[in-house]
Amino acid sequence: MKFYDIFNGDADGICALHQLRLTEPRAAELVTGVKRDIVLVERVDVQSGDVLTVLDVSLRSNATGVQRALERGARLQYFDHHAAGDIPRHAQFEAHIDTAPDVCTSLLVDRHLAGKHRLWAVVAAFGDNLVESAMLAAQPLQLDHTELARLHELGEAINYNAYGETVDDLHYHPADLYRAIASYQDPRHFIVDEPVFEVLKQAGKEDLARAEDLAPEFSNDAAALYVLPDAAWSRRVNGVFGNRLAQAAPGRAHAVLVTRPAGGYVVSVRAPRNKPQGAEALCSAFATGGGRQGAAGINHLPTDELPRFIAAFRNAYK
Ligand SMILES: [Mn+2]
Repeated sequence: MKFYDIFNGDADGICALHQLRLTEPRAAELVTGVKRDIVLVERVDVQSGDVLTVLDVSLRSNATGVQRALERGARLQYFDHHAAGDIPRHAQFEAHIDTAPDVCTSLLVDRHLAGKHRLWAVVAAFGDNLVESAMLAAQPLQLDHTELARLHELGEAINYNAYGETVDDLHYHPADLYRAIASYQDPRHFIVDEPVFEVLKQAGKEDLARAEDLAPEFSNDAAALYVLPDAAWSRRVNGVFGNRLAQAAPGRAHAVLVTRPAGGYVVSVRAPRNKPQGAEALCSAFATGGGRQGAAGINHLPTDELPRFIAAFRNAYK
């Protein structure tokens, strides 16, 4: 019989596991990856009697792995806040799934543990950009303004660490980052006693400065488009950079393209924050595109389709 702790490599996944293991320590094999690695349960060669804890990856994406694990006689505990599809009804399957927009997985674990390690849930909620939920969860802790700001920064730093095409792009493998955190009851001590927070904060700043040095492909009042080079820092900073652009110019739509190693681009589109519409329709017109009205993307835009994308983007936001 083996234990497996399976978790998304972002702040929410790491802090969810941390809260559970502070409460119930367990030597488990860690299964994780970059933020976009969301099909994780299938990676485990499950045997009868194994115990799997799964955190912050959607049940829909892991349905095959979960089904197989149950068939083989494993027991699963599952916490997540993403759209789930059908939830298995099985004596060996314990689900804590809530897709409300104001919760994250770490807040679901916090609920399960009756707030026992609330500080880490606050860090995670900040990391998932659920600022209001984080503040609300923090209320009974009576933190001062500076402490809250530090927890906010820590959540963002851990979250930033998870962005990349593969773990090679990251500053810390998420399993190592979890291990660094694992001995800390209190994130305020982790911030001071470990170099991790400063390393990530500094690295994030440097990545962002590189992106901000780039001239846009084009930019006007309605829309701007940036192409980042094929580099690890581009893949790490992509999300943060897009957020910055949107905050700085809320009336403008933004497209950020990251050049892929084998050619073509990964595309992220953010509609104007003032009028969050049209991103999904724009991206869905391309083979690997999809998303929400306010924010959407294309997984792979072939190089020869770049002119068509630029024309469609300009036309959607003018
Ligand atoms: Mn999450």
